[in-house]
Amino acid sequence: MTTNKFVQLEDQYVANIYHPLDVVIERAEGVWMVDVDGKRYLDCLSAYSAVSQGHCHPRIINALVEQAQKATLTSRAFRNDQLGSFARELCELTGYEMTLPMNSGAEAVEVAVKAARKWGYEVKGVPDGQAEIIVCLGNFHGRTTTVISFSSEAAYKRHFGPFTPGFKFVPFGDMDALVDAVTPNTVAFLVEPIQGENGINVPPAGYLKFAETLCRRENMLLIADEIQVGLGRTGKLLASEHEDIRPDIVVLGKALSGGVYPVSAVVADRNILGLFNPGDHGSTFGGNPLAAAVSRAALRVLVEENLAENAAEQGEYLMQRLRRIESPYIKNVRGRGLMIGLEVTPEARGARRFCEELAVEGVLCKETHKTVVRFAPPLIITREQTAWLADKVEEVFARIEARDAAGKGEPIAG
Ligand code: IF1
Repeated sequence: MTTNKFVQLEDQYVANIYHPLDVVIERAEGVWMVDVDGKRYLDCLSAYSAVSQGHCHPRIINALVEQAQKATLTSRAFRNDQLGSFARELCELTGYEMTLPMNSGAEAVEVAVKAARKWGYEVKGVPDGQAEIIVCLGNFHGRTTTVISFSSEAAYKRHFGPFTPGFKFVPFGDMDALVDAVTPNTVAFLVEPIQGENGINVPPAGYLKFAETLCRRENMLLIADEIQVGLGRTGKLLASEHEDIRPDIVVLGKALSGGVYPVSAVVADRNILGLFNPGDHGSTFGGNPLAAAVSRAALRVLVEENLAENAAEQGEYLMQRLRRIESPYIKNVRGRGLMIGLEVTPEARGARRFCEELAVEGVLCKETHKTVVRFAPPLIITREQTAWLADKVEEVFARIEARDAAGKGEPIAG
């Protein structure tokens, strides 16, 4: 089938919840993806940081295949020979005492909310049903109806109410607003160490440390959503490390499986996750042996191939190269490690057309909030590949600028 036929098929039968580039991927390996016409692309999205280990990493695929031929799903009604080892390895790696494994990131965020509320009622002594959790404007934590209840993005909430109560909003990075939002019923502050979807927003230096100190003082939990920024993406194992904080609860997903299988988890100490009793939570697939085996391999790759260190090194180089591009269309370049956002100026008339032109050049990026081009390649990317990527970005911005100057700028798509 041709690209157009694949596009038509998907558009006819799949609910229209995305506005994808019409690139139909057939194969993927390492930093590369290949479409049905044989065109190769450097993946600068990594499936929103899930494929940090690179597409189809052989060690992770081997773990998948080997376990899939033994046992895939036992349910938690019985035990399996992978879950305990996965849990120990994840806890030793992250420095926490316990984990609760789930499947999607949103499900793990829901667990964090339930854990914070349960701790609030049973340990802090908040009156039952009155727990408050502070979240940031511009947050993205998933798409379930409780999670969108505390989204500040109207488009994610429209016609999906009524919503779950018990959440208060503060501007991201605003310390005074955070202090003012705390009440005796506050059980937690949930924050992304760097806001991803809202445009790769790095908080002011000291903000997260301030938040941690406030949480300790006010006897409330600090929850870090590291689903996108964790596991090496920002140049450290956890993005929280940039601010030298140790959140009470850390939420993980995406690269926890290297993009091979849906695996998410909450890690915390026993004083929090030890509050769960049989029947308090559950999931058909949560903690299954296939997920555990895949994640064990994904974590081994992350550590043994020094992916966080490489993200720091290549990210610093890429940031410098992008910041050196002289273009009236570049407002700023920001981020940490290989989580980089290039914000375009109003004159650029949106980021989408730069992503479309980059795709022609063999680079797959995704814009966020219309004005930011996200660069988040797999953390295995080499210096040579990063240099090639930077060259392409420079080329595309120069070409679009010249085309616009010659009055040949294409009309902006609606
Ligand atoms: C979409 C965004 C990114 C996340 C953080 C929890 C979740 C995500 C920080 C939920 C998921 C994905 C979801 C996907 C696109 C993508 C995304 F643009 F939506 F926001 F990455 F920035 N916390 N992010 O980034 O994890 O349930 O999806 O496994 O929903 O469009 P999930």
